[in-house]
Amino acid sequence: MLYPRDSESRQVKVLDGMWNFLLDTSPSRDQSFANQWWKRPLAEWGSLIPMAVPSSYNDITSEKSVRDFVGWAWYETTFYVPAAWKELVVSLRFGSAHYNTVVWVNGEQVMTHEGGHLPFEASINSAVNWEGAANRLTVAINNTLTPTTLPPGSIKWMTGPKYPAGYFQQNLQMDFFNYAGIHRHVHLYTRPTTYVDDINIVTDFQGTQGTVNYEVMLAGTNASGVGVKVSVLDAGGKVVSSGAGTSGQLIIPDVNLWWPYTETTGTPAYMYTLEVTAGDDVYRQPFGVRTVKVAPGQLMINNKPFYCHGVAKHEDADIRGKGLDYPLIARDFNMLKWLGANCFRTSHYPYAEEIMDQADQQGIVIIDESPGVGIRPNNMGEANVAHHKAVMEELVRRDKNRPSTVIWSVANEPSSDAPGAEDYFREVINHTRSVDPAKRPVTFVSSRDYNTDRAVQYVDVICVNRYFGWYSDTGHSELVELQLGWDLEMWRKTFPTKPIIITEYGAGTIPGLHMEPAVAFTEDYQVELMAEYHKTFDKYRGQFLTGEMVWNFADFMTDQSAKRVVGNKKGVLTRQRQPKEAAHLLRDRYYSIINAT
Ligand code: GCB
Repeated sequence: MLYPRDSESRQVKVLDGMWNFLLDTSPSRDQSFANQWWKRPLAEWGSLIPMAVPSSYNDITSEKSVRDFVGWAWYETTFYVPAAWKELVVSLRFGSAHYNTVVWVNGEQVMTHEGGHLPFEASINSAVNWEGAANRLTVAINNTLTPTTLPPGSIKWMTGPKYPAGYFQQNLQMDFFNYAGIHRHVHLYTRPTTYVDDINIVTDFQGTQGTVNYEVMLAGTNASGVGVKVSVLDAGGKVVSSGAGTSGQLIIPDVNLWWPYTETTGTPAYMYTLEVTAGDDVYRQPFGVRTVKVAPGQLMINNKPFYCHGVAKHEDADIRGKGLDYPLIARDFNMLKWLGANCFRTSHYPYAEEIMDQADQQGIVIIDESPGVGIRPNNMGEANVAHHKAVMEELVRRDKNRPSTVIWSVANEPSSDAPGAEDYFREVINHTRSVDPAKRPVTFVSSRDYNTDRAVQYVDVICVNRYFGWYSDTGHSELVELQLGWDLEMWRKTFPTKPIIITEYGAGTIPGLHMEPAVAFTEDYQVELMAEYHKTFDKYRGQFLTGEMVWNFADFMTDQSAKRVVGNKKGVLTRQRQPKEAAHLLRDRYYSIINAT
C-alpha cells in the first residue's frame, strides 16, 4: 500500500474538509442499512452535523450522545473528476477510519475495511461520473469493538430494573478513549493503467559501500510487459546509483548511513529516494540505509549498540481526538527533541504515515505497534489469530521501507500467561517475521512475570511494563530500586541473551498539584518515583537493558473511571504539550546520556 505521492505520472487530490455527518441512532442500531442511506443524499435521513475530516467526531460537538456514540456514523461529501482521468486508474484511499468502514461512490459500494489504524483503498473508475457531474461519496463507520476486533472489546447489555430497556455499554479492554471517525487523509489519486503497486527495499553496508536490494511489484493491464528502471537519488537529488529490472541490487559508493539523531557517528536521519520508472509510471520511495540486529543483550543499529531513551505516546489531543493534525505533529517532534528522546513506541496502534515520515526524517527510532492491545484468553481463537496476522501484514506492508521502524510490536499487555497465549503468539510473531522483507526484530509488550509469561520465549527483544510504587505498593517509591532490580535480574536469568526494554513506567500526576513529602498524583511524586527507576536503569544500562520509555509522553483521554481524572494523567507533558516538573527531570537525564556518548 504505497503512499499516494504526486509525480509526473500521478495526480493527488486531498478530499479533507467539512463533510456531512449523521448518526444512526435507531434502537436496532442499523436502520440506516435497512433504509439504504447510501442511495440518496444523507440530508434526506436527518439533520446533518458539519464534521471535520480528518478528526475524531467524538469531541467536536457539545452532545454527550455524539461523544459516547456506539454504532454506525455516516459521512458524506462530493467531488469532481477531470475527464482526462478516464484513461487512468482512479483510486480513493483512506489513511485510516475507525473501525469498520463501508464506502460508496454514487450509491455503488466500492470497498469495505475492517480495522481502525491502517490505510485502505480501491479503484473507483466504474463508479464515477465522467461527464462533469458531481460524485457523491458516502462512508459508514462503525466503532463497535467486539471479541474479534483488534483491539478487542465487548458490548454489555444491561438488563433489570436499574436500566432502561435495550440499554448497553461498550466495554473496552484498553486504557484510552475509543475515538472514532475518519482519522486521516482521504486521497483521490491517479495512476497509469500499468503502475508500480509495491516496492521492497532492504539495505546493508560493507565499509563505505551501501547495498540496496530492491523489488518492484507491478499491477494493471500490462504488468508483465513494461520495463522497469530504478535510480537511487541522494538527499540533494543527485543520482548515485541506477539499474533496471523488477529486482536487483544497487550499490551506493560512500554511503551516508541513516542514524538516530542522537548518534554522534555519521549524518543523522540521512534519507535517499528510490526513483522507479515502469512504463508510463514514476514513483519515488524514500528510504534510509541502515541495519538492525539483535546481539546478546544488545539492539544494534548499524552494528553499534543502541540505547533507547524515549517515551510511549498516543495519538491524542483536545477537540480532534485521534485526528491527523500537522501543528500537533510538529509540536510533538519538537518536544521529543526538547526532552532528548531518541525513540518512541506507537502505543497502542499504528500511527499516521505523516507521523512516521517525521520519525524517518528526524532520526527518531520507532517500536511500531499493532492495535493488539488488551488481548484476553477469549480473544485467542482461530478467527482472532487469522485477523491479527492479516493486520500485521497490512502494518508491515505499510511501514517496511521505513528506516525509523526497528522493531515490530504485535501486542500490548495481553494475557500472555494464559495457556492459549503460547500458540497464539508463536503464530503471530513468526508470521510477522516472515512477511517483513528486512526481517526486523519482533516483540510484544508484557505486563506478566518472568516465570508466568508463556509468550516472551518467542520475542527477539523483551519489552516489559512496570508500575512498582504505583499500582503495587502505591506511594512507596523507596521500594522501586529493589523491586525493579530484582525483576530485571530474574528476566535476565531466564532469558540470558535477550535484550530488555522497559517500555512503560510512570505515575499519574495532576499538573500544579504539590506536596512535600510527596504523595501519589502530585508533581513531586512523579519526579520522586521516576528518579528511583532511573537508579536501576543506570545500573543495567548498556549491559542487557537496551532501553527505557516513560509512560507517557503526554496526558491523554480515557473512558470515564473512578481511577481516571479527565483521562490518564501519567504524561510528563500535559495534553496541551506543556512540561510538568518531571519533564525537566527526564530532559536532564536524556541530555546527560546523550552527552556521555
Ligand atoms: C499500562 C498500559 C497502558 C495504560 C497504563 C496505565 O500498562 O499498557 O495502556 O495506560 O498502563 O496508565 O495504567
